[in-house]
Amino acid sequence: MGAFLLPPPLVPLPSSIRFKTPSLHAPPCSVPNTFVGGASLDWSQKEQINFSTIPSEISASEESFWRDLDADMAYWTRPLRPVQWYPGHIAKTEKELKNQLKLMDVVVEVRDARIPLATSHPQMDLWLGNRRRVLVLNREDMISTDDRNAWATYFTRQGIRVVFANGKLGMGTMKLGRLAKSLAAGVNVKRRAKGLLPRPVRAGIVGYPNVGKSSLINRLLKRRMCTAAPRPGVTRELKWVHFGKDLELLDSPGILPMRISDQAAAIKLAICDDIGERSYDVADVGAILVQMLSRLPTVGSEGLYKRYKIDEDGHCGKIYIQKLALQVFNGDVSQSSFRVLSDFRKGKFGWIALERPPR
Ligand SMILES: Nc1nc2c(ncn2[C@@H]2O[C@H](COP(=O)(O)OP(=O)(O)OP(=O)(O)O)[C@@H](O)[C@H]2O)c(=O)[nH]1
Ligand SMILES: [Mg+2]
Repeated sequence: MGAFLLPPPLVPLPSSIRFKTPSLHAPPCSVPNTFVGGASLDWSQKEQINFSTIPSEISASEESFWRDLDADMAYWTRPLRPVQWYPGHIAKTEKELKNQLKLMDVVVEVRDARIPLATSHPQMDLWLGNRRRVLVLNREDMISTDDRNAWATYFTRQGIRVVFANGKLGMGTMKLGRLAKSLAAGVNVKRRAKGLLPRPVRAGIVGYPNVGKSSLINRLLKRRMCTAAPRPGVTRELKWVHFGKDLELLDSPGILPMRISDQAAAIKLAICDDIGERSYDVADVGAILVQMLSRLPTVGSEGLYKRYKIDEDGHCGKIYIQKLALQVFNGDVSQSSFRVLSDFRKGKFGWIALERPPR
């Protein structure tokens, strides 16, 4: 816990007392905390869904759990100030990228494995058309094996080539390099037929901010050719780099749609640090994260209690953030909210995806 001062450990209450179902008379919560996602599971039912024992095939109860959670997320985010982030460098990149895409033999679309749907650009299909592409789910170390299996099954079923990668340590990058080259091999077959000399294959690396694009390139090259850092908006310009004699890679700044229509997805971007922090209210985002964590069977109220020694009763994230602020941060809700966010990002609640594929 570092400098995080906690009160003396409390004697844990029996779970029947701590896991209260939401009360109609719960204290006012400015981030709505009621469940709208259909028939919500009660805690005893949730404890029966142990995701770690679920095979890659998505069970009906698991699927309905995630569908309900998505509906709740949409409800919780509705009253909040919309999260939008479209700084000048993204607008410029979008224009340049559309032109550069015409030069690419293959496009590598990188998404955050914790939120593969929220980091999917709504216009990407339109821009790429029939261009050969590879989907990379990066940050594979930040999700569970079950999350990974579920997403692998989902994309493979759709005939989408998916590579799970770790841009920090390099896992998956060699496979990615090989795949990109093999997909674009036809380019040089055509050139030879025309009597032209072969040329390096051109692969564009595109995706949302902070998903690990530059790190993947550095890992592939085994050199720090592109600046990478743990915040969104680090790469500001398009940059071509060579990988040996036969592959050229384009690193690009992370792009987001001008207007994010799905605000639940926007909050997930904020939780995962994939959007500029000026675009959102950290206290609101922290409160929603608490509400999400309290519902996830692998965390739940118990997981929150274990970390902060604060009961999560009433399912109001805002109140939880306030309690944590009073206990540790002199009442500063931004700091307590940031603590929960950074604990989640560091895997202190376990490595978990915030999305599961629809059936
Ligand atoms: N744990 C983990 N961290 C990663 C992984 N890939 C990248 N990172 C870290 O995530 C941070 C962001 O990586 P970048 O490569 O700068 O991300 P980017 O997509 O280029 O970001 P922008 O240039 O801002 O769009 C860095 O601190 C990386 O070390 C991964 O697979 N797992
Ligand atoms: Mg970058």
